[in-house]
Amino acid sequence: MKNYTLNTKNLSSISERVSVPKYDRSKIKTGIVHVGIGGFHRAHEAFYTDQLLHDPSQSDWGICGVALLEFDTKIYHTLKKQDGLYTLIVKELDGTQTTQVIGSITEYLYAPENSMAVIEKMADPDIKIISLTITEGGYNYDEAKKGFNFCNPLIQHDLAHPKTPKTIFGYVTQSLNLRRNRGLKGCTIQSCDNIQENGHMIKNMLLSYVKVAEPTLVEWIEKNVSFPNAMVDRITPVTSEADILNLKETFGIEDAWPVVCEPFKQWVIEDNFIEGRPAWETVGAQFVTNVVPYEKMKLSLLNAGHSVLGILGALLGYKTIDEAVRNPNISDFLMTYMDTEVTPILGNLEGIHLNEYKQSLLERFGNVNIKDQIDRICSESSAKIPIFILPTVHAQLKQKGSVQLAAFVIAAWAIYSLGKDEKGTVLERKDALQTLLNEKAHEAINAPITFLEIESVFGKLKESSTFVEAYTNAYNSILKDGVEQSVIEINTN
Ligand code: CS2
Repeated sequence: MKNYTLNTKNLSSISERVSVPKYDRSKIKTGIVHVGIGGFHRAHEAFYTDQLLHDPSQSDWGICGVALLEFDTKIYHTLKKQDGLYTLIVKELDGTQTTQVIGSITEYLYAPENSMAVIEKMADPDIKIISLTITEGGYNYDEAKKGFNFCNPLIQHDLAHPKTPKTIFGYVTQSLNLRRNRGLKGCTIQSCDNIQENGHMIKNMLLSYVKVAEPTLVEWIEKNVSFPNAMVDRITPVTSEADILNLKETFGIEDAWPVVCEPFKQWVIEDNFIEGRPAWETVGAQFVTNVVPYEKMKLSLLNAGHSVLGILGALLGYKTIDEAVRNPNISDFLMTYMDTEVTPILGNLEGIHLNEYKQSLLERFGNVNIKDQIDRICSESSAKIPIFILPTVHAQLKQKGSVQLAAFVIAAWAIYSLGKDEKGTVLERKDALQTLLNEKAHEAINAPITFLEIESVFGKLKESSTFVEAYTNAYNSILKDGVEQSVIEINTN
């Protein structure tokens, strides 16, 4: 079989092997700038948009993908070499997979090399939406201050060098300023990250920054920019070398960075787009007036479920989420957590069958073909836990409900932060707060509460005697008996 590098020139030969875009990509106009073109965006928004672009009335919604960080250089160069094309491999539960080429990313920019091009693109009147997948940590929210973290050196850099920014806040501020000064219209800024009320979050954080960087712009933004909330969902593990090789051996496609994901996908979006929007509802997205309950459900069940399996599973020496969920003690623990600590805080979710949803999560986590990496799930836990787990803890404490299982997971995270699993194997960790986590985790061996002193993560949680007691008991139990035995005790009580 002849091999083809994925690019426009080879697309018709590749179309004999897998499905490729049937629309003329050269006729697509760019209407969206998307920042953060890793796996998740390409399995989700770019996928929905690719389906949409098959409708000729929607040809104004091509995507310009922006790589914001130096870390993103590989993905940028890959997309550039492949004319924005990439392969999406959807792995079903039964082991079958569908492979297709996605064409919705029609332009791409690398911010560290050309910041002015990114600012100009974001200010282009054809651009109606700036969407973001910048991870939980990218919002620069500080739990201790309950607000924007001006101490972040990158933010300080952006304030001092507005024309060559490094953060999303610097870029968006500059481009909105250009729009205003040129008498242009505003646009929609659409978060696609796992954050409760992600639209409100980006709005609040951006306005905090603008108040200092460009105070006269605040009022213009309030009138001319909208920030819809959205719930985004599709499990997208890190692409492995085996996936790349498999694509080449099976289909003769040479793609330096295909994306692998599960079949399930969901996108629930608040219909609040000030300058119009794609008809994403025709390709499966749901537009609603209030996204908050959907977000809450997803973050506190799916994402928290991932963290539970990831942290406990890492200590037990597992490498992938499906291995962890296949341990019945761990999956029982997760189910009990979802039923007794999360469900009571969700209230009535109209139209949603919570039991079915929880059951379906166990199935999705168990997809052996996905092999979602525990290292991926546990990475940046210091930004994830305050969003995925702590809101449940606070709500349960408020209504005097149980926090025993959540406290167990936090205790396990403190022990995980010592850097080794229970067999003594070094864990591959990645976290913006790594040094602090290491330090506090070591101090916690003698005084477990020390770990809860990380205020940017836990806020004032250490002042709750109920939580501290449950956490300390769990901590001591894990150190003494190990995760599995401690979980069995909880499950049988
Ligand atoms: C995961 C998410 O990063 C994580 O910890 O929980 O990436 C999760 O896979 C997605 O939100 C699924 O929609």
